[in-house]
Amino acid sequence: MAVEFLKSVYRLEDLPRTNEPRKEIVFVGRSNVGKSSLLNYLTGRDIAKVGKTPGRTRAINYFKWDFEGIKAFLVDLPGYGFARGDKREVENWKRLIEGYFHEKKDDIGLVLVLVDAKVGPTKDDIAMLEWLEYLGIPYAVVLTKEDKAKQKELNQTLKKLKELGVKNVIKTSSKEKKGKEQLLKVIYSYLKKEV
Ligand SMILES: Nc1nc2c(ncn2[C@@H]2O[C@H](COP(=O)(O)OP(=O)(O)O)[C@@H](O)[C@H]2O)c(=O)[nH]1
Ligand SMILES: [Mg+2]
Repeated sequence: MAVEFLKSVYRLEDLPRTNEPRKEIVFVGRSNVGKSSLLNYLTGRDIAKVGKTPGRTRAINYFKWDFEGIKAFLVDLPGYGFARGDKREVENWKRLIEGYFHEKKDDIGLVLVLVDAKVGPTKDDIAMLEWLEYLGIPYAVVLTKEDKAKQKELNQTLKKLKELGVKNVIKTSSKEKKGKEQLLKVIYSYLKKEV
């Protein structure tokens, strides 16, 4: 599998538009949930910046990804929660994310909604899930940092997700390198789907 950084997008006008369309696999979740770490673990390359001051990851980061002969994009969205308290930042973030989903709706193969295994689904996570449901965009929930959650906490998180009607949950730990095969399998099945 080959992966290559393409660009950081700060304005909707700069979203990549090519005559060679690629399905997009999108990473969303709150800042610090482990998006960049998972992207690196998944691709086997240290290509996304990990643990940067949340405020600095305001861009949509695009990576070209060739996986099992399929040309795709990996899209690392700016995390929610970083700009709390700063009205203008929150507005900018909202405009970028909402614009992204509206413009790229038909290009999206799958959205991975990352939820911290220990913390469980937050208000923002739930709002995101409802919104994806409303837009009819396919998504799967990926639990991150499984290594940090006690069995009891993990069960609690799974129970909450079940109550929210979430069917597809994939457990991962980028630190302990767990869950990659299952996640790649799910991604592959969505990339293979006809539009
Ligand atoms: N224990 C543990 N820590 C992790 C894991 N994944 C990420 N982290 C840590 O969580 C912090 C945020 O990770 P990052 O990938 O930058 O999150 P992002 O803001 O969502 O992109 C970093 O300090 C990572 O080292 C994991 O699976 N287990
Ligand atoms: Mg990140």
